[in-house]
Formats: sequence, C-alpha cells, structure tokens
Amino acid sequence: MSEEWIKIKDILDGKKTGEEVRVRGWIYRKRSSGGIIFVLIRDVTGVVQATVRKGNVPDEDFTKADKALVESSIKVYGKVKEDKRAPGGYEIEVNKFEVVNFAEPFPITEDHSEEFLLDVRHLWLRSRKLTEVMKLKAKILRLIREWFDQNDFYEVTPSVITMNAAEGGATVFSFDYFGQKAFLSQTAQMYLEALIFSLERVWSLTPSFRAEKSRTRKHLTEYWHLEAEEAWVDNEGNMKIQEELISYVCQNIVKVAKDELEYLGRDTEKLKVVEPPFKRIKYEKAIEILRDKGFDIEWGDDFGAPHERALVEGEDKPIFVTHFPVEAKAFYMKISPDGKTVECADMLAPEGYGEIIGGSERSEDIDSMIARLKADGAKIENYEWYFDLRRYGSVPHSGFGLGLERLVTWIAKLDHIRDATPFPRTINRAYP
Ligand code: NSS
Repeated sequence: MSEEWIKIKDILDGKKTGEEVRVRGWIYRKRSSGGIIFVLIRDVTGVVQATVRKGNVPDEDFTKADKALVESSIKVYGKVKEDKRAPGGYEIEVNKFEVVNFAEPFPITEDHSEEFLLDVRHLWLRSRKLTEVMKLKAKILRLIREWFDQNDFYEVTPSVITMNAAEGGATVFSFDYFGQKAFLSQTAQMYLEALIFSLERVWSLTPSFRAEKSRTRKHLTEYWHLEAEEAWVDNEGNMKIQEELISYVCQNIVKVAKDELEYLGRDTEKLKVVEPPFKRIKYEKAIEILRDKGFDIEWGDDFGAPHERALVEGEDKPIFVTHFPVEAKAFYMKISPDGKTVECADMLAPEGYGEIIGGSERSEDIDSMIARLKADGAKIENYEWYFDLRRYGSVPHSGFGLGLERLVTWIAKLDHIRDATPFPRTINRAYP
C-alpha cells in the first residue's frame, strides 16, 4: 500500500484504479442498505464513494462507520474500483475505516432559508458551491499577481487606518483612535499615489470599508480592493492597463480553473471572448443611449444597476464609461479641458454585472481639490500631506480600483456578491 494520502480527484480521473489507497476527509453523505454502508467522502478536490461492507472490515470499524454522522472526519483505506453506479464512476472498497472526530448532528440539512445559512456560514463554507468559488477566487488572485509581476508593478502594503475619507464622508466608518477621529479605509489610493514617486507602478490588495446603506446584490460593507497606481500614465493609458489585466484573467482562468467553472455551470465561451480593446463611451453619450431606451435620466445623475445593465446590453466584453460630470465624482479626479467632466473611467462588466472598476487620472490642481473637498465637508488639514505630493515633483498619474468580489461574482456568474467572500459583511450582518 502506498504511504501517501491520495487526493480524490486522482481517483475520479482514473489514475488509481485497481490500487490500494488511503484517503482522508469528511463524510459528505451516507446511506446504508443491509450489511453495506455507502459513505461519500469529500476532500478539497472532490467527492468519492467509499463502500464499507460487513466482513470486509473489522467489526469495530463497521460499527464506527455505522455510527459516524455527516461531517465526521475520517480516514479510509481500500482498493479503487471503477463502478458506473457510484457518483463520479469510481468507488473505494474499504478494508479499514477510522474516525478522527465523530461529528455531532450537523445543523445544515436540506431546504434552509438564506438567513439560516448565513447564521451558520462558518459551516456552510464546506458546501461544494462555496468551495469551488473560494478555489476560483484564489486562482483569479494568482493570475492578477502574475500579470502585475509581468508588467513591472510592485506590490505594496498601505495602511487601512486613515484620517482621509477619499471616497466621501457619506459612506465612511469612523472610530475613536486614542481621542482622534479616524476612519477605516475606503481606498488605498492616496497612499498608492505617495508610493509612485519612488516605485512608479504599484498595486495593492487591502480590505476597503463602505458604510453603504444600500441592500443590493453587489454591495458589501467590507470588500477586498485591488488597486493600482501608475506614474506617467493618463486616463487612456490607465484604461489600456485595465483591459489588459481583465483580459489576461479571463483568457487564463478558463484554462486554470476548468473544474471550478464547470461545477459552477459557467459558460466559459463568454469569458474567452474578453480581449482588448474594450469599447469606450462618454458619459454624455451614455445618457443619450439611456434616454433612447426610455430611461428618465439627466446629465449629472449617477447610474444605478438598471442603467448599467442597459448600457452593456448586446455587449460581449466589458465597456468603459468615461468623462463623468465633475460633481458626480471624487475630489481627486483631473478635470477635463471642457471644465465640466473629469478624466475618469468606470468599467462595466457584461451580462448585467455592472461596475467592476473605477479609475481616473489624478488632479494636480490643489485649489480645485480643496474646493471639491470643502463641498463634501472634509477637514482640509488632514489632506495637507496629499497636497505635498503635488508640491514636490508632481507628475501626471492615474490609477484604478477593482472590487475583487465583484470580479469573482461576474466570472463565476453568481447571483449575489455575498457568495464571493467567505464571511460577507452587509448592512445587517457582521456575524459569524
Ligand atoms: O469607489 S470606487 O469606484 N473607486 C475608488 O475607490 C478609487 N479610489 C479606486 C482607485 O482609483 N484606486 O471603488 C472601486 C471599485 C468599484 O468599481 C467596485 O468594483 C468596488 O470598488 N466597490 C465595491 N465592491 C463591493 N462592495 C462595495 N460596497 C463596493 N464599493 C466599491
């Protein structure tokens, strides 16, 4: 018998047929019939049937297999056989059965409300669906890291405790920092901007916090924010970087996460077509398109989910909407020559998934930034350090922020963003 623990996927791929193997994992499901117990055992790679027959194992092992409930952790030893009747087409004929931990009756059975499943999220994470999503997310991150490495970006580690509410006071979480008012970061952008003056091209992955009152399928109050900042790059160059990055992820995820995407029922053809360039439309044009489609929307209004869906209708790749009105966007965006719009771009995902990236060229005009900050009631002295970046060797620069869970939601074609993160934080939930 081989000494190693065999991964279930190797059995299901037919690589172990006829061999004696040892497998460890958790009981996924169980049923018995006469002197036979069919145990479905799962590990990170899959689920396989282990068949425990009276007489084939010591009596005490049979009793243990009989007693062990779903989610008990177990080790099984036996020979792999092809068997068309077994789920996955293979089974292990068990000759030794060990229980590592006898599980108590598992609270999750069939047909539970979404709320209950969120209450027991720490256990529900073991479900096949969430397992595949978490694997997919890790692989997406791996590809993102790869792309940044290949394109001369340095990964940096900005702070999450901050005095600056860069995305506006309305959605900031504040707390008492030893007698001073501080915030949980909404964006690492300002710190990334400071770092480009030495590193030129940087990126980071940090949690971002938004006290969003909106209860939607795409808002979390805590999400993982992937941000990049680039010296000597304008708004157009910034979009090029984003479309290259997103295309790299889509082109490669279908290769490295075949099993995950298949389990999730994702049509991978829809991801394979994602390649540069992505269409760019100006906000002004987007308003026209929306009005033509019957929306009651005016210059200055922000887009909601129905608007975003309508804008990508008929598109098979993400699109950029650029040049929003100054008033609709954050204080740090560079004002365009027309004086009315800013050098920005939102990337909207196809298939109705909405905005996944927000980016812009950064303003170098301190006075205009102060005016816009004041309009939002911000404390100007907390931004002095940021204005220093414009005083000492400022250069044109741009950057963007990608909501990692929004990207995962689209790539996995999930119904709700909460399933793109293990412990979703929403307006009415921070437990478990
Ligand atoms: O507000 S953003 O549009 N832009 C910024 O924060 C910039 N300061 C980023 C930068 O240039 N460095 O947020 C960026 C993205 C947005 O497109 C979404 O994909 C995601 O962050 N995002 C969210 N994801 C999940 N939940 C919430 N509430 C959320 N808010 C933004």
